[in-house]
This record gives sequence, structure tokens and C-alpha cells, in this order.
Amino acid sequence: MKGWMGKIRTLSLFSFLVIILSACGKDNLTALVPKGYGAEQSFNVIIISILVMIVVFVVVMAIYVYVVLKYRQRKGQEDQIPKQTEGNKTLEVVWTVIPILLLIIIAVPTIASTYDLADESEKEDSINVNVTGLQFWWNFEYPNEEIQTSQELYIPVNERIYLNMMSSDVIHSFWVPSISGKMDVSPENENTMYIEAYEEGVYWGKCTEFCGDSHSLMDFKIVAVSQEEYDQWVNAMQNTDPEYTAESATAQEGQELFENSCISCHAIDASSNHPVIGPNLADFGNRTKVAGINDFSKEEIVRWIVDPAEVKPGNGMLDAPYLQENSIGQAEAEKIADFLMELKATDEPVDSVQQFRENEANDN
Ligand code: HEC
Ligand SMILES: [Cu+2]
Repeated sequence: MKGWMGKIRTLSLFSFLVIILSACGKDNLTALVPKGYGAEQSFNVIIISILVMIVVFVVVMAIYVYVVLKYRQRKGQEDQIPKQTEGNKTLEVVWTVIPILLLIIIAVPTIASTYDLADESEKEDSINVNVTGLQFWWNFEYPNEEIQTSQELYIPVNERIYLNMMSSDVIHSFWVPSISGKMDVSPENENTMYIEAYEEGVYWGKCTEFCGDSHSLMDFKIVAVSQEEYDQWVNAMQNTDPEYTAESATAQEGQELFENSCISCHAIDASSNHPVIGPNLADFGNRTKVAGINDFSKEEIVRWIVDPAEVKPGNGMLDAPYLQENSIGQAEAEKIADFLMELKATDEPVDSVQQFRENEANDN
């Protein structure tokens, strides 16, 4: 009876793990299917380490099984004690040298990749992005192009992009498992790393340093596009209009509300002159997500405006006076959402974003 219960228990634990782990299978959020240079380097080191571990496991298990079988107690020999030996220099040397060799096999590619990924020789001639981490979102400023955006970092494929990263509050950590390694983002000093994506697509990024209430919601994306699309996007961002006037009638009312309650923290053109207080909304209509995490839909935008604390506890927008004054309800928020959805640098989102939105719609 007991053994039977044990089997059931093991089986249910297994099924539970399978269910949990199957949720880890997003192909734009996995270090096991690398789609960029840093991720590929990490993956190679993972494979080498696993191979070394498998060899150690197999050899140790083989010796163990052999010894257990060969020296087991046999019938009629219960009192017999095998010959006792002590101190074997050769053996001691062998089992000290083998682990050292194994560690060297792991260390050489690890150290080589570490230095390779810290290489800054191409920094001056590459695209540079100043990344700022804030509770609980990301700002991306392109100093040479004089534009900024937030939550979604646009890069051309097969190019090295140098990221100069700082935090404006606590320590965060930047990780896009499919594309790059991890890098801490500190308020004290600037950390640099480069990234390179091999394929067009939208890749999921996560903050991986516990940074407060909504740390686990501090998601962002890398949007990798063709060189041509990238150039068009930069050009369009440079031409976003600070004097933009909304088209539809409801959006115009929304814009008025926005100018009263929101403009102190959010810019609607992509100029890099705006201070980093809230996400830049110049290209908001082409986002993949709202606030980095929710589906891009009017409904979610309204939900965010009406009660941002419910979506992301402790986030910086909770200082907005309209929330204390209770001046924006459902009806007002819907008008503002109409206005925000009109804010687009390019008429159509880039191919990667269109593809991403289709995939998300099919998943739901
Ligand atoms: C006190 C400054 C402040 C005010 C005022 C403010 N916001 Fe925000 N807003 C923020 C911050 C900070 C965030 C980022 C929150 C996060 O994701 O952690 C944000 C995020 C957003 C986002 C998500 C942006 C994205 O890229 O996904 C939208 C949309 C938004 N705000 C709309 C508004 C609207 C509409 C108003 C006015 C009704 C407003 N905000 C007023 C600071 C502010
Ligand atoms: Cu963080």
C-alpha cells in the first residue's frame, strides 16, 4: 500500500513539473535557442559544461556500480574482510589532476567569451544606445540619432549595438535570453555591453535584479528589424511632431485631457531633449505591449490609465496628480486611449511587430 502511494506521489510531482516547465517554452524568451551573439556564446559554454558533467557522471557511476557488484557480500563470506590498503600516491595524483583538467576545459572558453563580450574596439563606429533602467520600465536614447524611445529597443539585425547602461534609482539587470548575456544596471557607474541579433523578430527582455514591488513586471523587448526598416524608423522618429494634433474628434478631446494631466511626464515626440520621467510615447501606437506587459489593446490602455497601481504596484506613474484628484474616469480614459493609439512614427508597425501581434492574437 505504501509503495503504491509513493508512486502516485512521484507521478503527480512529475506531472506538476511538466506543466510548470512547459510554460518556459516561449521561443523568443529562451537561452536554449540563441538568436544573437551573446546568447550564442553563453549557449556554447552551457553545452561544454553539460558535456563535462555528463562524462563525470557516467564515469563515476560506472566505477560505483562495478565496485558495488564486485565487492558485495556473498553467501558464506559474511565474516570475511577484504584486504585493507591505505595511501596510494598514484591514485591521489590521478584524482586531483582529472578535475583540474576538467575545470580547464570549462575555463578556457568561458574566459575567452568573457573577454570577447567586453570588446569595445568597434564602439565608436557602431550604433550606441544609452539605456536607463527605472522602476519599472526602460528608456532607450540614441545619442547620435538624437532620438529616444522606451520599452522597445529597435536595432538592425547583424550589427553590433553598444549599450551604455545606467539606472536612475536602484540596481536593475538587463537580460534578453535569446539575444544577450546579462548585465547589471547600476545607479553609480555605467556598464557597457554589445548585442547583436541574427534574425528579425521581437525578443523578450526581463529585469533580473530584484528592484521593488513590480520587479517581475519590468519586461521589455528588443525589436530586431532589417537595416532598411531601421533607417526608416530612425528617420520617422526624428520627424515626430511635438505639435501633433489628433485626427478623430474623440482623440482631440483625449489630447486636451492629455495636455492637462499627462504631458508633464510624457513626451509625444521622440527628441532626446526631453527629460526621462515617464516613457516617451512618440511611437506608442506601434508598441507590442502596454507598460511592457499587457496586450496592446484599447481596453488595456484604458485599464492602465484608470488604475495603474492595479497593473503595476508601486510604479512611478502613481505620483500623477490626476489620480489623487480622481479627475479621469473610464469615459475620459477612452478618449485619451484614442489619442495615444494615433501616436505613431511610421504609419504601419515594422514587420517584426506585425508578426508578433499576429502570434499573440493566435495564442489567445
Ligand atoms: C508623474 C509622472 C506621470 C504622469 C503625470 C503620467 N504618467 Fe504615464 N507613466 C509614468 C511612468 C513613470 C510610467 C512607467 C510605468 C512603468 O511601466 O513602470 C508611465 C507609463 C505610462 C504608459 C505606458 C507606456 C508604454 O510605453 O507602454 C502610458 C500609456 C501612460 N503612462 C499614459 C499616461 C497618461 C494617459 C497620463 C495622463 C492621464 C499619464 N500617463 C500621466 C509617469 C507618469
Ligand atoms: Cu528592475
